[in-house]
Amino acid sequence: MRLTRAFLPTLKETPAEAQIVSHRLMLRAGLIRQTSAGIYAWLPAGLRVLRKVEQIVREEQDRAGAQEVLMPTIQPADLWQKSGRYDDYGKEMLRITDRHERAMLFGPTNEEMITDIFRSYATSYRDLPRNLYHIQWKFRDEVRPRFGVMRGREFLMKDAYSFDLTKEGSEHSYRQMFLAYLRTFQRMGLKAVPMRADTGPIGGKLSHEFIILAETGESTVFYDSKFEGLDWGGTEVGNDDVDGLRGFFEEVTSLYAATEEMHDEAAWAGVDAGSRREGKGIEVGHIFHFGTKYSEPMGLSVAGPDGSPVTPQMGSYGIGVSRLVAALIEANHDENGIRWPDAVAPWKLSILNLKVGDAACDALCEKLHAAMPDDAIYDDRPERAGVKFADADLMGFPWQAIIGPRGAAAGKVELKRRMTGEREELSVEDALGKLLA
Ligand code: 5CA
Repeated sequence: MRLTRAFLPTLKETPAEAQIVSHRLMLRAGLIRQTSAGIYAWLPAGLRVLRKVEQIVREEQDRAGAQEVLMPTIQPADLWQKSGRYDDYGKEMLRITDRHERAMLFGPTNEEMITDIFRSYATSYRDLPRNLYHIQWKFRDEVRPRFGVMRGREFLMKDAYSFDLTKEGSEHSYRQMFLAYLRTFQRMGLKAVPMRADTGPIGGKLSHEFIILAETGESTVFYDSKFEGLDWGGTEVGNDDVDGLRGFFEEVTSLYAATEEMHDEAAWAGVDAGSRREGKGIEVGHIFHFGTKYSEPMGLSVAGPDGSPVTPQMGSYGIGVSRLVAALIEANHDENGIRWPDAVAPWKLSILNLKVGDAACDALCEKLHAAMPDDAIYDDRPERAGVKFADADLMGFPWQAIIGPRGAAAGKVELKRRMTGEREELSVEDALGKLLA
């Protein structure tokens, strides 16, 4: 895509309303545009990142055996009256009345709806276990929406729901999601620490939050520094390996990690003084095991192996997909702009033509662009080199190919890695070899 044709509106000035770096950079790099308080439109670069994050989340859910569905954003109030949450949810729920005076709402989460759908089909223990998820916009009328998409009113969430015959079965489902989450965040280049958490309005006893460590995070967290060295990329545990998954879960959760609400001073004192870490973090995921809290009031019941009725055990598992885009920037930036990790970058390469109109520069740039038409932005604007460098660093694609008249005359490209600042001069062929590897 040529920059002279692209819709990539960068801002020179820092918008006054943005208090944290990811919000500032998302506005300045033209990723999002606020349309109302806490509600944003996603512009081309932002949308490409959002889609990549969403796809990684999807692939890891599928790998863990969950199946994708898509439920609507608008829900009937009576489902929530059945579970008893309609009144409890308070002002955070956006309530809507349709033309027939029916009470509707914009869904803040989907426990009720998925339980109702599942109930319509599940009749026997053979219909269990199942795990269904969707990736859909949610609305919560937050008192203080802030920090851009980090705490929005409308936001994209992946929410999965598991149904099991027994408590042991549902604990296994919980652990499957636990591992899937660690894999998901690791693929994005993020270190997420699982912490015992409070369950709030979702309910239940067993719950973990997944927290990315960042100074601008809203949660205060206490954790063992051993987490910093853990790597689950190579963890090969099959979905049905009950003992293997339990072992993995127990190993990871034996290390101390807790949010402020769950912090236990006595247990904390037992952690090596040199390993104790206290900091701020961003909650990017939250998983809950709540037994029959929804299945019971919503009348979900199946025939067990001996024919007697059983109320399935449930859990729910959320990931803040749109929040992750902001969290990724909090974790990957410098004073000049964003430094996208390869896995989620909107485009892989910026091609910087430092002298538009110079035959050799134009030819080299065109050659690179033609080789990666969908994964490069070609800065073909008649602008000064300084402006191009600044914009490329701000937008933060992983690679920059810098092409000036002197190098171009010799058929050379300067390739810069945005994450590390490393540069090398290469022939176009060698540069392409690297970029397409
Ligand atoms: N039903 C459960 C799990 S499916 C649930 O709603 N959990 S939650 O409330 O913890 O939300 C799941 C994730 O959505 C959070 O971990 C967070 O990453 C994200 N999230 C929650 N509220 C917001 C918000 N206002 N803006 C952006 N992301 C949010």
